[in-house]
Amino acid sequence: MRQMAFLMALMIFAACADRPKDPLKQPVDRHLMADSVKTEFLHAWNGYKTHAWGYDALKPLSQTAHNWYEHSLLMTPVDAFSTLMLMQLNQEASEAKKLILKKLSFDRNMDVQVFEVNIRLLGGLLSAYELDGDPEFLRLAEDLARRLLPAFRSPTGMPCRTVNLRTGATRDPVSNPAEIGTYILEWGTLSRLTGNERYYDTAKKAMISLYQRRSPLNLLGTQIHVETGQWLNTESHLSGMIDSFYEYLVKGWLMFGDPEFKSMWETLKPGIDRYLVDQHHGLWIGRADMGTGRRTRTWFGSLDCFFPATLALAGETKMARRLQESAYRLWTQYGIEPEMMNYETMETVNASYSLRPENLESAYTLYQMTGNDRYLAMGKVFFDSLVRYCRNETAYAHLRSVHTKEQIDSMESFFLAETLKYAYLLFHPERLVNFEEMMFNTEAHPLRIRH
Ligand code: DMJ
Repeated sequence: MRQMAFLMALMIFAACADRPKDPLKQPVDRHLMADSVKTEFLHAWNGYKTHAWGYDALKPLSQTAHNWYEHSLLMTPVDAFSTLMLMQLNQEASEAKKLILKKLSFDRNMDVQVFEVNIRLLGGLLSAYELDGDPEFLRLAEDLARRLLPAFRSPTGMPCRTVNLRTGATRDPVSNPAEIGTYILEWGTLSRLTGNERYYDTAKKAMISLYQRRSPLNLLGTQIHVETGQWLNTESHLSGMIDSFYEYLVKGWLMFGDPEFKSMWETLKPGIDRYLVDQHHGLWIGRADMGTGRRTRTWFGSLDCFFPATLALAGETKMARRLQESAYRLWTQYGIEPEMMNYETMETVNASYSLRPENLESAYTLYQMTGNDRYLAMGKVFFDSLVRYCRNETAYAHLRSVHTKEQIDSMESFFLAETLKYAYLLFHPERLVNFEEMMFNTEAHPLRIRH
């Protein structure tokens, strides 16, 4: 009898030992993890330095460099600068600063994408000024903003997508909510720093103009003509092309204490709750037509994963936590997150992964706001798979497919600006950024809060 009991206990113990441990219940060594993130950041940065110094970006498989436009705008060093500062990589930060102040010029006869240049360069330069204090960063930032301003000269006040940095000529009037309404953090900061309210007012006017074109269901579409204000694609969602408009409503309200942003968020949020939120073994954000509210697709992807962070900042922690569980499922379904997945079938719609930060951003924000170790553990799962699948001998690379894990020849600058910054801040044992004092722009550049 005793022998039987002993044998049974042994069998139960063996079965438990065989079962894979839940990674979300494992303790995380924060010192060790923060050190590893810093080491990996340096690996990617050194790849850029060795093979692409002075160019916009590194191509990590061919070990070559590339520029977005005819001349380099130093996308990678400007985007990486605030991370270098937060990681206290002083030597690297000083080399990057030297390069930026010596080489960066916006006096170019070149058409640029207003949104990308704003979030990466204007955001990067303003943050560099706040962290480093050199007035040259502010001078460059204001010079850039002045050159972007002509984009907003449309009858609606909503900006065109493209502007020529030297001539101010604009093109691409068919835009989207993200590219229309993601300026208030940068331009508001610039107004506070220079005393010129024009920047704040221009960015705010564009947001209000878009908001006024919401549907009676309080939804926004994917594409709108900025000259006529006509919607050209009426599919509503929170993914790419719409995402950061909502993010900047919440952050604009918190950063500048402007009640109009709060009221716009509070009007639009019920539209999300009623028509976009979906329940399918958990909470997801799907897609619907802005006019009828009819469900168009059951898609959720890596860009949607910014929303738990936005919800948490807006004080909707319960919904944020539920949505973050789905974001974690998106990441773990195939070992690393796909660009887009159908949450009804759990099959990929777009299987690529481009080193995106949003899932880590939300885990970090939720950890800061709740102190729950579950988000630390999620961050470890995310970071471990990044190293496992995206690292190579030169730096880090995007994946063609989360199924095959085949790498492709690209490393977006937001990997250094955002993905590794959020990972580092999540694991670092000290609270390096205080949410009461700083707000991240959508490219993870910390900007000081001024009411
Ligand atoms: C970044 O450039 C920004 O976070 C933007 O808001 C969305 N896309 C990328 C990262 O995925």
